[in-house]
Amino acid sequence: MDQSLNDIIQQLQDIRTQFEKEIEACSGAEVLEALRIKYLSKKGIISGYLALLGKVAPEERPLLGQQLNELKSLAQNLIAERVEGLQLSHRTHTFFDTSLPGIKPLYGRKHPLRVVQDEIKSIFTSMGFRIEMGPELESDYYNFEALNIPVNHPARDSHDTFYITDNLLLRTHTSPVQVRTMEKFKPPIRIIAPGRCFRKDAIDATHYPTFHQVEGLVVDEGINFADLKGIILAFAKKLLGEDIKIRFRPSYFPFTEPSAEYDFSCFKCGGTGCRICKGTGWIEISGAGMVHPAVFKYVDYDSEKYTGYAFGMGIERIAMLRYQIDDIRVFYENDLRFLQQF
Ligand code: 2U9
Repeated sequence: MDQSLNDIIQQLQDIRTQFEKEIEACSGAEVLEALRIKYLSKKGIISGYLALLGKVAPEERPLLGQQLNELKSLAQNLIAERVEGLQLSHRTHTFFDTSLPGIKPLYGRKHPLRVVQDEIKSIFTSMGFRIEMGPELESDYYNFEALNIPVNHPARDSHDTFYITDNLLLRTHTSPVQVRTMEKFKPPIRIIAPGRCFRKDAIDATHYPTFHQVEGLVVDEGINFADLKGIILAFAKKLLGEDIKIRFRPSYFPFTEPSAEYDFSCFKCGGTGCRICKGTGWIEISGAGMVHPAVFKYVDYDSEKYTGYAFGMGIERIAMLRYQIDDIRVFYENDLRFLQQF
């Protein structure tokens, strides 16, 4: 071996200096490839020195090997970096200002009808009501007959009801859930039945073929109309505030006797009269009444021993009042500009 180890290491230093100059001056992919061949190919400069490893004294090989490996890694890394740099530079030059604020991801949120339904459920469960659910696809028995709605009643008309077959339909209210509950349990009963209902209504600002209701039913010994008024008032106060007032007006439903419609005092003007309450100071909410004895008969309840009250409410109606929305269709059009406000 006619070169000392020191000579070889000095030569490697010179090669490193020369390589760094050449890579710095490198201008394109072709020149870069020529550099790779010159220094790193099997016949390249660095490979030539690796062949020297077998010719130096054994005690000198570790130092020489370390120097050669460092030079080889440096050449590989600098060439790889320049290759990546060239690839990136072929991309369109778009300046990316990293100081800009990030793009806020859109998060999902509760639909306004879900917000109102959950609040109504929370109010009634806080007053000891249990929540019962039932099928949306119902029989005419549970949707009409067991609710004392006679065969020729207009509510059964196929113009208003989505019939699947002569006896199968999409429920027009959640009242069937109360019938099913009374078939399963003996009094005392204290439930609410929230859910989706369907009516063959022409779509307009206040009608939609599908809508949501929460109906309530309480059955026990000694239940009277004052209990009904008390629960509706308690509900109204929890929903709209302590100053709210309620009033009942006589009405008729086949499944309740006596029947009533109930109003809340206008939460917007406090009852003095405004656009929301059409100047009356009152807002019609829904219907209620004492459960008709004929309904108890269908579920084998003794109407001499038990009495009960029931009430309904439309969730869209309450949501439209609360959020001052005058067109029911916005709940179902999935327009993010509407939904993102809640
Ligand atoms: C049983 C017995 C009685 C439920 C009641 C109403 C009055 C009522 C609707 C009108 C349109 C609710 O606002 S709406 O969507 N319903 O007004 N519902 S009494 O009476 C029942 C229910 C079940 C076994």
